[in-house]
Amino acid sequence: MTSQPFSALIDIHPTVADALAEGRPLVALESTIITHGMPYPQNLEMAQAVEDIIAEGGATPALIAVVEGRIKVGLSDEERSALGQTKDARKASRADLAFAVSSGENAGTTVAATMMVAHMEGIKVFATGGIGGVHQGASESFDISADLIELGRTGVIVVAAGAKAILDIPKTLEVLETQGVPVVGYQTDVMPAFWSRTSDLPIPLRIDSAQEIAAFQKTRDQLGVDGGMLVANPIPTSDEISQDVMQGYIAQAQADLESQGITGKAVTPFLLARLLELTDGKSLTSNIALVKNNARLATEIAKALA
Ligand code: PSU
Ligand code: MN
Repeated sequence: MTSQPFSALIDIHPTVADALAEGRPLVALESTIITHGMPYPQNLEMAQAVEDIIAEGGATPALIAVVEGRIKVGLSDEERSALGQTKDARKASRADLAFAVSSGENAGTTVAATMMVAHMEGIKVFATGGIGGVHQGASESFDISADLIELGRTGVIVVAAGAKAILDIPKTLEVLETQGVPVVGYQTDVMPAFWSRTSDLPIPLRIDSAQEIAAFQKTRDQLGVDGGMLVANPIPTSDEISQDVMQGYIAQAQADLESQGITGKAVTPFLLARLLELTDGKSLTSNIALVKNNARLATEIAKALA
């Protein structure tokens, strides 16, 4: 492969490089979930467990982050551990990925930034917990995650547990449709809501197997339909927190957000941390379970595509 201009800025871990060279299946992983989405040390336990699940399933995990200004595709154990403990990592999305690089910073990459890097390296499947979306009150705040726009333009399949109920799920689905993003429910007729298996919204498309998801993607490729795909995978029943239970906590977290005047990038991390307190840790246990579940499905999709 001829060297791309971005190659000089990216370090590819040897296990990832081997898998890429041999055309073996890979699953990309984001790092904002580590730097901003979960507390230490559960963030690192989750990261390790997810990489193990992917490797045991027969694919190669590729955790993406920025370490001292270098974009990493695959981190060493030392790098991952340090990233999970830094207090001042940037949350880098499309707007500021290059800034983190040019400033020599450490950064967790959001779904949007991770998709960009995965795409540069030809990694087609990506597992995470939840995507960013349209926030409640967006008609006033205009807070719409860059993840949705990235899904519209960058050809990576993102496996997530739907959109969190802290978001405005109907508006999130509307923006995804506008951006031309297929939203595929895995074995479900309704849009999953992260901690809950269900929401009140019908899923736009339903597919019941990883093989059929891969076949759908191959058809998109054949037709030259670019852009990403969102696969919405409901949390396992045993780890679910019902919509009714979650709704009260979310309302409380949302009220605290407003009273503290928190806006912009800090919104999602604040709400996740507040819900962790309000649910006495249960939201985090569920969050870890659904990421693992998404890693399993992403591994199967990556194998079916390879
Ligand atoms: N949802 C979670 N945990 C997270 C995130 C979302 O349950 O850590 C992170 C992801 O990295 C996602 C980002 O890409 O938050 C979205 O942030 P924003 O809404 O500021 O674009
Ligand atoms: Mn936002």
